[in-house]
Order: sequence, then structure tokens, then C-alpha cells
Amino acid sequence: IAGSTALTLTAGLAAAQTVGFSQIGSESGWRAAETTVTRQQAEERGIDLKFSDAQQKQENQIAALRSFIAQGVDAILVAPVVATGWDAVLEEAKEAEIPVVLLDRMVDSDKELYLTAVGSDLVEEGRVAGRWLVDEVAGAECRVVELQGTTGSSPAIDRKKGFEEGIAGADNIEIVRSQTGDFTRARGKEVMESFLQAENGGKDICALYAHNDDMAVGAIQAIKEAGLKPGTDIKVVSIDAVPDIFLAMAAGEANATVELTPNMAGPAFDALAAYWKDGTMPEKFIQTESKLYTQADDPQAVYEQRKDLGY
Ligand code: GYE
Repeated sequence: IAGSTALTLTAGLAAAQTVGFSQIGSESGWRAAETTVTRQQAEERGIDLKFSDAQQKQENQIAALRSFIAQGVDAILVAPVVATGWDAVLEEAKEAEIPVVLLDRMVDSDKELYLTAVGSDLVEEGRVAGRWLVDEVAGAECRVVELQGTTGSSPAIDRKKGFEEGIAGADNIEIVRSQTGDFTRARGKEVMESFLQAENGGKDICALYAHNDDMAVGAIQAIKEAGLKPGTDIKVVSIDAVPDIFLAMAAGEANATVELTPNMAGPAFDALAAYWKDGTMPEKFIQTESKLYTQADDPQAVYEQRKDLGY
């Protein structure tokens, strides 16, 4: 009996942890890859993942978190679509003693209301993009148009700030138009069409800075339809390093991207495992590395490496 009891006990202790994941949606290839990787990481670790797609709406995320709390999950992952409006539901999770981990975007709530946040330094990503353009134009006059991410999201705020810092010393570079394309290809194309019309058919635009590759890919289509050459008439720099931006680079239609890893769940689950095991408190921010890629980095080969990773 003792042996079987021990077996049962052990099996009980190894019972799968249940984690609720409130995902923003699938507005970009990068977001889809993050979902793929999170499911893979949960599977590998024997975690039972409850997945909720918020269709880009914060109210759906808050409802999902409340449902996870009611279910008594062992932890919550959330990629917060915007940075504000989270205090109440995070208080409720804390009250229920359910650890919350933020993925890829930040919130303005008190850090005590979540266990940790996993993401890149979004301001630095913007600086890297800005510095690349400064080097690329090498002192020539350059009128830049900017496609911002989702209004009120921490990447849109931080990537705008970082890019401005990156070009701060270069008086020859000026951002002449800036508008949200909501991180999607479709909106990125539409807004770029309006930029092209407003800027002498695009002849007065030297460069596009897009807060993600998906908006850049949409904008590249618009630039071509306007009869201009993306990558030469209009330089294109963006962020994420999704496979399709490497295809564009290989075709000479995009110039640079700053990598954002879609594997935020790995570090998140590692921190949770330690917390569940013995209450270990992780750092409040677990930073992932980002890297600049340009046409000099064999983009076709990089595309081949990434095309099956779930984007
Ligand atoms: O760059 C974009 C996605 O939150 C940093 O969200 C992330 C951004 C990413 O829509 O592709």
C-alpha cells in the first residue's frame, strides 16, 4: 500500500499546472509566432494552457483574466494590448494569490501587481532603428514617415521615443508624418498610401520607419503601386524580424529590421517554475535580446531558417 500511496502522491505532486493565457489576437506574424511558441513551451513543460484570443480588445482581456481567476488557475500570462486600465483586475489576481506574468508589452500599474514581465527594451529597439537610418543617409536631407503601432500600447510609445532619440543628433533627418497603422499589414498599406499622396506621390519621402515588419510589408506594396522602388527610392526600416521582411530584403525592397524574439513564454515559464517550487521571486523585468539585421546579413538564408517557426 505504502508504495502505491507514494506513487499516487508523486503523481499528484506532478499534476499539470494550469496557466491562463490572455493573448491580444493575431494582428501580426510576430504575434502568431508568439502564440505558437507559447503553446509549444507549455506542451514541453506539461503545462495545461487555457488560451484566450482578445481580438485586440482590452475588455476581452480583462474578462479572460477574471475567468482565469474564477477557474483558480496556477498562473496567468497576459500580453496587454494597451498600457493603462489594468489596476483593478491585477488587484483581483493578487487577492486570489495568482501570479501574473506580462509578455512583450508593459502596463502602467504598480510592479507589485505582477510577478514579472518578459520583453525587449522597446525604446532601445527604436534607437537602433534611428541610428541605422542616421548611418544609412550619411548626412543627406531625409524626410521620414512613421507608421506607429497600436495607439496606447507600450511598443508604440517606446519605439516612437527611441527612434526620436536615435536620430536626435542628425538635423538632416526629420519625421514629417506619423500615424498608427495598428501593427497590421492592411492598415500599414492604407496609411502609407495617404502618406504617399500627401508627399508629392512619395517623391518627397526618403524613408519609412514602421514599428513592426507587418506594417512595413503593407507599406512596401503601397510604395510599389505608387510606381516607386521601396528599399532604394524610399528606405524601409522596421522591427520584429519576421520571415517576410527577410524576403523583402532579399528582393532589395526593405533595408533593416530589429529582431524581437517570439519566445517570451520560455523565460516566463522558467520564472513560474521557480516561484511554484519554492516561492522564488524573479526580477521584475526579464529582458530578451534584440539584434539589427540588414541586407548584408544574407536575408534569403535567414528567411529559410525562420519560415517554419510558426509566424
Ligand atoms: O512588435 C508586433 C505585435 O507587442 C512588441 O506587437 C509587440 C508587438 C510586435 O503586434 O508585431
